[in-house]
Amino acid sequence: EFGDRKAKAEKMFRLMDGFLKNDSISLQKDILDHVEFTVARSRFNFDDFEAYQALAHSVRDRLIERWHDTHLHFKKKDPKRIYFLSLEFLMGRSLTNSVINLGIQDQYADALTQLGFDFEVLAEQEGDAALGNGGLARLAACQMDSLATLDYPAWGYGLRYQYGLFRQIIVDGFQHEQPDFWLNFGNPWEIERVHVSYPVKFYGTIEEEVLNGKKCKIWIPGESVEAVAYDNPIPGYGTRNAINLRLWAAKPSDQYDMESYTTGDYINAIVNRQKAETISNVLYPDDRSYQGKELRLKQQYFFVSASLQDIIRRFKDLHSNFDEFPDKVALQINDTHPSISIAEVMRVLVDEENLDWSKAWGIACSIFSVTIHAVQPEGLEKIPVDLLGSVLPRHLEIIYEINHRLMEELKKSFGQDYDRLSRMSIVEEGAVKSIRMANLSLACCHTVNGVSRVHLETLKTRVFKDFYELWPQKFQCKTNGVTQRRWIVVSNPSLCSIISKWLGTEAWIRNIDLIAGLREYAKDPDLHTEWKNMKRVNKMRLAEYIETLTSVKVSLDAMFDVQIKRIHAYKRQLLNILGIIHRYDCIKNMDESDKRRVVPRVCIIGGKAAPGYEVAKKIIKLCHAVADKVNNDPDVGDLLKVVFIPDYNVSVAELVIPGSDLSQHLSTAGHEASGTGCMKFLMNGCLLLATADGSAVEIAEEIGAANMFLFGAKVDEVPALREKGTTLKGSLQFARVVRMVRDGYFGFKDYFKSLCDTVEDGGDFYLLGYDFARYLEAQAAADRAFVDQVKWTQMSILSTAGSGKFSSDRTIEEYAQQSWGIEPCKCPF
Ligand code: Z16
Repeated sequence: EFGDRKAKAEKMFRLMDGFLKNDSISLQKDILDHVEFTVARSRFNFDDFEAYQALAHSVRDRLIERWHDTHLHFKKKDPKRIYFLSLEFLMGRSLTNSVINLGIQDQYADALTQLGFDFEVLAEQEGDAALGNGGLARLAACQMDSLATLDYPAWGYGLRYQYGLFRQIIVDGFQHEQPDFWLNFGNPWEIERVHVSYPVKFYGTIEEEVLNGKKCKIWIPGESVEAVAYDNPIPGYGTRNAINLRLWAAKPSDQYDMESYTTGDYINAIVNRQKAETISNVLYPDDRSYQGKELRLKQQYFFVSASLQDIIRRFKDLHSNFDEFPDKVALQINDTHPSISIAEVMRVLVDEENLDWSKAWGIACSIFSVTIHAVQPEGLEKIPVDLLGSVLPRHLEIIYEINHRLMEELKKSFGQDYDRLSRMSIVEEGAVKSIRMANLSLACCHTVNGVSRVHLETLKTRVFKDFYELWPQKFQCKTNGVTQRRWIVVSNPSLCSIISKWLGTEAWIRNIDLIAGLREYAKDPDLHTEWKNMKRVNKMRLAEYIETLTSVKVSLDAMFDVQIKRIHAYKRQLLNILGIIHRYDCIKNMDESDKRRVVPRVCIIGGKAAPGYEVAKKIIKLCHAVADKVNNDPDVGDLLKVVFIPDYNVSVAELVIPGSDLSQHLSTAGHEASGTGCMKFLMNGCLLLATADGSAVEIAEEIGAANMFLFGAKVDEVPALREKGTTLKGSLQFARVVRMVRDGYFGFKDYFKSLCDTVEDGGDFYLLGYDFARYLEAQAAADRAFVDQVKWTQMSILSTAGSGKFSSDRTIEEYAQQSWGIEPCKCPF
């Protein structure tokens, strides 16, 4: 009967030519229909936000069409799929990205003009999907775009947080956090799948049973929560493929605990079970400190368990023998956050599918690979044994068993080297006995990826030295990349046209290697004119934004110097501010003729501090305090302006990056695993002022060190410099600017005292004092280069031309070939 219905539907569909049409009239009709029937406003009376909603729903229909085709095609071909597990995805806005990837931007722009609307204005109505903290989460989003574009059979899995990353508001120069109610206005980009849901169990006890003469462990869970799927189609560019990002939301379960309803306390039973929803309520806003919180562990297991049930169900649709599992499934764990999935796979295979341990372990080891983003051992997650034992008792047992076997194996290689054994153990015996999630991942995964060459080196020689000596072949470098679709095509349309015009093709949007072709024209005066116009228009947009937000008027002739990223001691925003103070101090001591030689600057800083991170919050306040003084000093005028951009997020980045001349990446060498912001600036022709850390090292190789401003201590110099620390004084200039802050030159003397203490004698772990003089030299070099606009423009063109390696397309190709063993699966048009 189903076959019959299907045939009838197909026939009817073809008769009516039922595919969605993309000509301007059809799009207009679609938009108006959505105004009337989806948004439920009159076609003749709706505002910009309602127009955005209708527009978004019309785009969504087109996404769904391709997404269905893609999944039918995947199902038919049944290729090996990659499942990308990540606790965070920072997608930002979807509208413009979607219409560009679908290839119907012009048609929509035209349709809207006909209706009296402007596409760009409506696009501004969209709020960001901010289900992540920073680099790691935006990387996941860029990689999803590449996976779709390159036609890989991929799924993303994560959590659908009710509240994304907090909104930052600034009151009197201090950061305050406000909840991000992103779902309150509806989310047209997701599809709620009420029928795709799985129970996820927590707590309870373990019982032993004898089944068919075999001793078995049975987990009797104490709580069950329902995971409901929300699907987010991810369209590829220049392909019909649209893949799925499936995010889980927690809902009360109707399966468990029915007794409480019969005891008569109906209201309380409902209220209690409603608490289940808290699991997916809120994203943890600390981007690299782990507090061993129960809710966080529950979030991790919740999304991992639901995802694996989904993956196994899909596998079982077509297969019955788990020997084939590794031919059909590759699981990628993004940092250690989803690594409980290793224990979960073992539990399912051993306890539920009745495989014997070594067979199950063999399967687990051939499906998992992990990417580590942290640099220091302290950045790696540890879960207290008591906590794990209470929330997931069976998983704790399984981890102990994995560890027992690991230790046996290690003894074969290392004998009685107990120090080494205890370092490599998954179980850490300390004041708080805990599980090292990284060690669990290392024991199981066939591949351990670092995110830049220097980072991999750090993993091999320091963080995981013992593991590297045992399994060198597991360690691989997958230098990060970002998607040129979002970071050039969407956010910098004028640059996009220039590139396509000069290369004579748009093919670089799918094949980034072609962008190197720009090198040939790096000295062409016509290209220079177009390039400078592009930059000026983008600076104008940014200047308007700055004025609306902060009331600071900035000159377009000034160098726009930008540092935007999460605020961290190691990222050294403080070095930037102290440099600004130095510049200010110099200007104050100049006569009029000296001043004429100063290159005017607009120093822009933006970023969020984790709510409990005191030092980071003080840096934000200092930035405002300095801005207050400098921006209102008549001696300075346009020579120096300081701006803090509040609530930095993906869509703010899309505006700021194209409008900047210089960007700063100041991490103390050895502390930034990769950095991906720098790649976005590079693509947009902004010059980089950077330490030789993370991906900046590889950027210098690609564009030539002469085309950027590198400075500061090198990775292998840092440890020795730290040793000497106490005897090593920073420069006189450094002492002077810190003293200005200490003495209350910018007010808030007492408040800034502890911040100053972090960089002065005895402290200064991040070597600001040591690097300061070299930092100022690099800044002076940037000034000199800016004066020579021909030279600057040439360096800018060469930056864009040399950015090809830093496309996430390249990264994803490497993962596909070296870690996952998957092939493209292209949906026919
Ligand atoms: C994160 O965003 C990163 C590392 C980490 O341990 C935790 C979080 Cl939330 C960042 C790295 O700091 C950055 O260098 C890197 O580019 C990014 O992850 C993506 O790999």
